[in-house]
Amino acid sequence: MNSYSESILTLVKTKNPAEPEFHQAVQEVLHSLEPVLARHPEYRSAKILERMVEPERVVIFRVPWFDDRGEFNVNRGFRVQMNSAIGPYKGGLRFHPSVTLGTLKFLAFEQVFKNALTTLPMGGGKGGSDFDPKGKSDLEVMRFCQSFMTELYRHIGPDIDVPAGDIGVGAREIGYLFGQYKRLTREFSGVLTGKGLNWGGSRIRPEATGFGVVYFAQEMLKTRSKSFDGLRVAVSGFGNVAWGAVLKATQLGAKVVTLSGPDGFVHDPSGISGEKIEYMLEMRASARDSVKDFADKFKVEFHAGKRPWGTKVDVALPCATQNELDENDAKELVKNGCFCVCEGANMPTSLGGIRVFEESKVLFSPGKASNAGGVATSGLEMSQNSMRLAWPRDEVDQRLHQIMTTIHDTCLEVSRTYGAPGNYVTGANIAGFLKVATSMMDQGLV
Ligand code: NDP
Ligand code: 2IT
Repeated sequence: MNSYSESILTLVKTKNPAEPEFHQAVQEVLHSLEPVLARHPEYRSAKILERMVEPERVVIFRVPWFDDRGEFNVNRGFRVQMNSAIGPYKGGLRFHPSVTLGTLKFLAFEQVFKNALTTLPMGGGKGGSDFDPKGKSDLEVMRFCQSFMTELYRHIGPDIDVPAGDIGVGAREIGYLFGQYKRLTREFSGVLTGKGLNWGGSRIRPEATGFGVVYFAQEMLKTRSKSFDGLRVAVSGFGNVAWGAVLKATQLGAKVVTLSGPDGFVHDPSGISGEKIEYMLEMRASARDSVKDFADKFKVEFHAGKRPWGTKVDVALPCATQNELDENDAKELVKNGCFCVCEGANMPTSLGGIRVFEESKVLFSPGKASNAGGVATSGLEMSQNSMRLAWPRDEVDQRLHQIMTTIHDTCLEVSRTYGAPGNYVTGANIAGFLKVATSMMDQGLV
């Protein structure tokens, strides 16, 4: 890194100690931006980077709730409103015991670039809580969501900030959050996305992130004159994103041979299709967080405490969580002949892992480009809500497909323009940055 990038990273580390994931996300972007900053000194003199690493606003609040035994519980709630240069803040809510301010700042930072890539007018934000949904009853989740929204509602709105789901937040949670927002404001609006189909949700939103990942990977494969047909694919996670990715990859003729969870991974050499894909939804809804259930039900191999990256595959789709694929995992994948890695989760690959893929000439796409289909379809849900219309499934799917192809082509074109042809990380970071940075310049003191 050059001395200017180093100075920004030092600033971020000094001002935000104990937030290693945020440092990592910033470091990856800074590395990519060096050619653009060299060519455009105006961004440096306007201190655009110093501004972009500072959230516009962060709200932190207490979330008290009663469990089923009548005991008091307290969690911490957050909303990071990172950047509104190109539209209202937009981004998911994560409920997971590992959630900290640093986690949500990294996710909000990534979201700014991702949303800019979608071509839709959305700024970036992220929120959530250290609430652990594991083992909680429906009523406990409802009481938690109601208490969470009792504070959050003052900070969001259909033209201000539009949250959605992420890890631990799916259709059920969005329903409880929306119900409480409506009671507090007496307003039925598109304030959240991922809503139920009967009350303003968009078709394809549940599938969108995973479908988008596979549409993006399809374009990557085309650059090497390949298609998914007959390829072996490793997927990690078994949640919303993993489910959509397995469904679409299988439809396109691939054989998905792994899934993973916090307890280990399953290896199913015959391929995960049909009722096995349906069962992923049951596993997630059970809130047991055990992928071993899959191995027990379908009598396939289970590898306790291991990640799926040692399996011999052509394509890897990491869809669970951040830093789930490190340098050694990357070497293992390359050694076994994997030639395409397309991120479904946010920042699943460590910086060392990315370096291995770049050096090995593996096709590698960062989550902020390849998982943008989820938030893009959220953007389409916002459009439908504003128009008070509901588009049919095919229309949403076609738009999603078009958006993913456009993001892919933009990444490649920008990577060429800035001297790193075929590097999707460089292309995504520079393309997202240019859109947001020029908008900030246009708007003056923001
Ligand atoms: P889900 O809650 O549906 O699934 C997440 C899955 O990953 C759960 O099974 C979870 O289990 C597991 N998981 C979490 N941490 C780990 C870990 N350390 N090791 C192994 N498995 C783990 O979430 P999503 O599918 O929605 O999200 C998955 C990823 O995709 C996240 O990075 C998210 O930010 C990203 N994403 C999601 C989008 C969406 O629209 N939902 C859009 C774009 C990106 P457990 O809870 O027990 O840890
Ligand atoms: O990381 C993400 O892009 C999401 N969790 C989806 C955000 C959204 O607003 O749909």
